[in-house]
Amino acid sequence: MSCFYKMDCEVPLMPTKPEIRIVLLGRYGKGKSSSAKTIQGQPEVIGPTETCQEKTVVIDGQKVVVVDTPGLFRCVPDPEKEKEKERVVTEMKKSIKHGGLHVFLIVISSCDTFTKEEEDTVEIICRTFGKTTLTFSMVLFTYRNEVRGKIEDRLNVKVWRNLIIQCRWNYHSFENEVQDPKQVTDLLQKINSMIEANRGRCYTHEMLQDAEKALEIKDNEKKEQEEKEEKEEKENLKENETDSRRNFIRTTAFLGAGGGCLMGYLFGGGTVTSSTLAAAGGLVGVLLAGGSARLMTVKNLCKCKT
Ligand SMILES: Nc1nc2c(ncn2[C@@H]2O[C@H](COP(=O)(O)OP(=O)(O)O)[C@@H](O)[C@H]2O)c(=O)[nH]1
Ligand SMILES: [Mg+2]
Repeated sequence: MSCFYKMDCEVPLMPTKPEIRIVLLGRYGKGKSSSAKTIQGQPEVIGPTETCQEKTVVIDGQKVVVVDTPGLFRCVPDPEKEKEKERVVTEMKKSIKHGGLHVFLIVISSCDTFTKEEEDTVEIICRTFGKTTLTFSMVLFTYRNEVRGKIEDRLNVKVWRNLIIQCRWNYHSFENEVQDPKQVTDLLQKINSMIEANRGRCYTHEMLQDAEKALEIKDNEKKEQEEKEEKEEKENLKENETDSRRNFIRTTAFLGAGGGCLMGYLFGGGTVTSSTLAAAGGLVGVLLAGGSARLMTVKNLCKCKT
């Protein structure tokens, strides 16, 4: 039933549309905050977004909760990027706990060519929030007036089209530099159709927990694989070391014995004594080889202890 009636009169009350909860995601500087302000009908953005900002507005009689987020993937060094991502996710969890999210607006600048960065953005969103995220996602192109031709022309590019297809052709474009209330009402209309197609379902806290569990399993598997590879590498290294040690002993024995024989022969002046001395020299050579092998073993033992 779409209308409600007061018990004592015939005048219908305003039909109450269900509340919509929107979150804006994307790279730093692509127009998330500007788009949030456009939806909220507010003027310019002041400074960068450091925390998630949630604001409720009523548009055409419908309550709309808009959550603006800091750039998930700000250009910072990798460990910092991880910290930043964790911070945004923590903030988002709070907002999801309040009542789930109907739409992830993936904000992309129309001026950008679809690069690895955009691909990564979508990949990270799916990895963080789970594959189901795309069921609840809509691509929002900003800087509409900056591109020549229609936004649809861009969809001829395979990578763009693939993304839109993954988002079930849910996309919209904004020009945040002009006051155009129609772009907001059009967006809401598309979002309402999308919610209807999703039968009113929204992205819940449980889905986030599932995604986190899946991510944890994947991370553990990755860690196990890395440990296995490291172990195999160490074993190979050890085997190579043993082989080279054997070769070293063999060479030392050969050289020692050969050298000893030569020395014995030379010092003995080519007499019978020389043969005896040569044999003794050979023996010394073999002993030398044995000694160096033992020395190497002791060295390795010391290495293991330190
Ligand atoms: N021309 C134009 N500039 C925009 C548009 N959207 C955002 N900007 C500008 O892009 C810059 C970054 O926008 P901001 O909303 O702070 O990006 P965020 O980091 O994704 O929140 C600001 O200087 C905005 O004025 C747009 O649709 N058109
Ligand atoms: Mg911002």
